[in-house]
Amino acid sequence: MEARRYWAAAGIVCVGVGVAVGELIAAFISPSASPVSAVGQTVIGLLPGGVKEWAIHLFGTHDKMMLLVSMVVVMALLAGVVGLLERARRGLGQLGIGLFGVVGILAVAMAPTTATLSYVAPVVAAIVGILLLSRVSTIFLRTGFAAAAAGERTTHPAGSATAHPGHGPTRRSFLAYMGMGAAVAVIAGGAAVIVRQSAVVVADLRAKVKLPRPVTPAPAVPAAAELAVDGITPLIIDANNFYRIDTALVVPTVNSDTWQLTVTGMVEKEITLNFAQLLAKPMVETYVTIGCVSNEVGGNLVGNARWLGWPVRDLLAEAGVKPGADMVLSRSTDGFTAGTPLEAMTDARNAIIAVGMNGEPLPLVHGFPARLIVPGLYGYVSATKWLEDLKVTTFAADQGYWVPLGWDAMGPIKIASRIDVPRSGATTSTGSTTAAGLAWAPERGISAVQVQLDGGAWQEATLAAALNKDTWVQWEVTLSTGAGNHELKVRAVDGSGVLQTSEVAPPAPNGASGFHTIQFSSR
Ligand SMILES: Nc1nc2c(c(=O)[nH]1)N[C@H]1C(S)=C(S)[C@@H](COP(=O)(O)O)O[C@H]1N2
Ligand SMILES: [Mo]
Repeated sequence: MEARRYWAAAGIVCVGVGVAVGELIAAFISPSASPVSAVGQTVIGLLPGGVKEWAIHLFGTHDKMMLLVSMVVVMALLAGVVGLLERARRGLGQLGIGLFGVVGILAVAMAPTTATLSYVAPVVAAIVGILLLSRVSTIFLRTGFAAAAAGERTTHPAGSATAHPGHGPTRRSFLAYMGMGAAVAVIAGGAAVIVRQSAVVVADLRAKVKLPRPVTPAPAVPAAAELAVDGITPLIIDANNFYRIDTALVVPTVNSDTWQLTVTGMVEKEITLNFAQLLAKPMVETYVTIGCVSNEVGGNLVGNARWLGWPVRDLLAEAGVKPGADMVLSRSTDGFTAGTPLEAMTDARNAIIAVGMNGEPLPLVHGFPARLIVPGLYGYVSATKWLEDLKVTTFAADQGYWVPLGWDAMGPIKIASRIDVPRSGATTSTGSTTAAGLAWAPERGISAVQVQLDGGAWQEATLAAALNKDTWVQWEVTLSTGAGNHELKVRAVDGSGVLQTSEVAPPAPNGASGFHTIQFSSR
């Protein structure tokens, strides 16, 4: 009998370590990614209405807690069974853990918002559990320990050192192994709770933020700014679909109650500002298209949103910039830095310390509680998220994060245009085809977009109304398309009459260039 107990305990510890490690990974990936709660949510979802109500009635407001506790109990029972299966036949318990993993993966897949990374947690959890159980099996079988512990006949050679394993060194090493496993499970599980808790706390703080009314509101989007073309990118990208680029493995969770922004360096007077003080400043609201230097021609690492924030120039005016400075080095709570030309922060454009995105506080992944938005410059030299310090300095003295890695120190956004419709490889009907897309040259605006079909003459596209010079503009054009394969190119002219360059360049060191070109066919 005793042997069974050891195997069951081993199953619980192995599964426990796997689950705890999975939860820890999930906590780092996203506050909402947890294989255990995904399984819980799925169970709730699958319960018939009556049972759901009964459970909520029974458990009252503690239903979530009760669900978790019940899940832990059920998991422990199943894990015990996994140990016994492994005893019955080596590999069977490991297969059981594999099935656990599959359930976790399915539950994650059924969750309302699933990032691809979320699958890592259940997969790693299962692998860890399987490897551990396999290791434990090996120990049991090699030493015959578990069997001997129960006083059964052992298979190990007579006269070996484990003659009385029930009380000898094997028992101790088994207990040590299990104890270590349990400790790992508790530490990883505890860390997962702490990591998630800090994200939950910050998410709560974010939910309670009351954004100030802007002194200069952005006008509503005029109907003329949006073209009615199927498949064209929306003019305003909502936060959930907005591209995300940063060096953070773990999304920084910055507590807005204790957050401070400092202005340091070549200033008359250093400034420290907390979140409440920042929110009390006269704010502007403005549409700005931001883009990543890594965006390929035709790529998606660009987005347009309505941002709310306080002009950096007003903050710098309060601090008093000393002569000789030509750069502002912004630093994030996670150590990322961007070096922005002082001029871009002080000239007429709306370089802002943003606190709002499309009418909501910044999402955690987009820099809550505050970030920089500077029209006309790639994100890596300007758009610091989780902003905590602005150091007024010089290009001679300081460099932003990406510059020593070979990227251009200045980083103005190149004129760009993109074909959204037709999709590359699509088939359209012969006769006429609508082509449409976007063009942008933030800070300078777009004055014209032209397309070229099958190497013919450049044709003017119709531009939608622009929101302002800082945003992308939608365009459309009607092409007459004969049967067969076609190639379509697009190019734009910025607000000062400069034509987009045809010269093909990769993203490094200062942004991709060349005309976006697609193939499609008409039938
Ligand atoms: N703290 C921090 N801020 C950052 C970055 C970063 O790695 N860390 N990346 C920058 C880059 S390269 C870009 S393109 C933009 C992207 O902003 P988004 O993720 O809100 O779209 O953020 C910028 N701000
Ligand atoms: Mo970027």
